Amino acid sequence: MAQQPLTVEQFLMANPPASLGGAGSLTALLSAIGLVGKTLARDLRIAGLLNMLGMTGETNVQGESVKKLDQMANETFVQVLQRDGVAGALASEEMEKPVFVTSPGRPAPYMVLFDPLDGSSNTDVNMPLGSIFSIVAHQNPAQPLGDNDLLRKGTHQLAAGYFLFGPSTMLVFTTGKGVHGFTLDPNVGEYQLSHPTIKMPARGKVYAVNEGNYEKWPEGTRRYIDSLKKLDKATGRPYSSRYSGCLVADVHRLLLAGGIYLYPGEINKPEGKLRLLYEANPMAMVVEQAGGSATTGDMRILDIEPKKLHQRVPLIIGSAEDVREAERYMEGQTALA
Ligand code: FDP
Repeated sequence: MAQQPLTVEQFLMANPPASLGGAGSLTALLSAIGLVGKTLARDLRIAGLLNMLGMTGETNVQGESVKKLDQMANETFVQVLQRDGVAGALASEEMEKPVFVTSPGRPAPYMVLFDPLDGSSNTDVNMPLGSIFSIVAHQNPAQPLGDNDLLRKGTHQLAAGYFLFGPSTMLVFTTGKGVHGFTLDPNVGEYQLSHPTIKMPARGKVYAVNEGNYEKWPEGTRRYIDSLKKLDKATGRPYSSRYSGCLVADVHRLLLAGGIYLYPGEINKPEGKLRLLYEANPMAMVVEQAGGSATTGDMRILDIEPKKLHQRVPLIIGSAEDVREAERYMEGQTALA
């Protein structure tokens, strides 16, 4: 009989992450996050039958219209992590302020920052969606948590990962010891290890960017994208363009097959669109752990000192050589021009 693949819990038992507040507490938290993903996968599969598509009529802290599924996903994260996890603070794209969880007598050494549903424009058209999470430690567990405790540099993340809700549901995460991908077997109700130790190719042949924004970009960004379309066998050009509108889905493709994703700064919006603490940082940790890179164009994402919870950053992420080349264009140096 073929050997059964490891579940997340079996995998973590065999490869224990450094846990705070007692053996296995990070495993317990990742397990609770796994439950969030299973619940979301179930609900997303039949959202069109549950009157869960469309808008709530509200606007979130980013000034964006809230979709019913954004709200449902946020509530699922908060409910599950408040009850089961060992998280003392939860922060999300959908909540202006963090939620602090107090469980007397129980250590809550972690803080979880998440984008509950990534790729919102895909919700109503049955296209891929994701969720992204970042786990950091409460620096001083003897003190009550406050808003500023959540502002930790990406290098301080203890674990990070995402769910991809596509034809299969996948959980991909790192605890700082490589990146591992699990596929949810809905019949068994478990994530099973399907992609151990993912290694990202050093260079790819795919770029993912919303090219409708071309005229809004600074010149270096425009020249870099132009360069990818040139015919040049030696450098694998032209690259293929693949953009799904879901950061998780686009980066997942690159993680397995190589290439580059960009949500760059714009002339009139240099900070870009994506959020540092719960989008760029966790995706950067995953990608770096798989051998790739993530930058703003000027600096490594994981080295950014955050100033506010919902801070935005330009994000250029993917295969190390592709990202390095993009940086050269963005710095105004033109290796290939
Ligand atoms: P969305 O706002 O639809 O949730 O998280 C931000 C994000 O999606 C990314 O997933 C995606 O890559 C990008 O924004 C899409 O933005 P554009 O529609 O501007 O291309």
